[in-house]
Amino acid sequence: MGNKHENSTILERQAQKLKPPSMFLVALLNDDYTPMEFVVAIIQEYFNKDRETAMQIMLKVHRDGKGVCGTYSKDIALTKVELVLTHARKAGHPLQCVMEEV
Ligand code: NFA
Repeated sequence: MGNKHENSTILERQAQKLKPPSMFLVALLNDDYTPMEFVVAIIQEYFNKDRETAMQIMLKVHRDGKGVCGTYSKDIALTKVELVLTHARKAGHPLQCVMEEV
């Protein structure tokens, strides 16, 4: 009684087995060379933050060595990392961008 197998349809049992997709944070790492203004622009452009929020995240990275810019599904997080690294390298900056499962 009240048992999943007895009280649910096949489709409902399949839904019960589905795990929510894993999520990944995307963070920037500090370095001594990338200009602060470039980091602020990156956070605004790729992580959809307003200038004030982007400045706060940049300063956290600068002070603490690392700062989270957002949390996304795996494919979106991977794309953000690739786009940020490509933009930074083209501009000649060593900025690092990483993702971690949360
Ligand atoms: N530390 C860099 C500087 O002083 C600024 C920076 C912030 C770099 C955040 C990377 C990430 N120019």
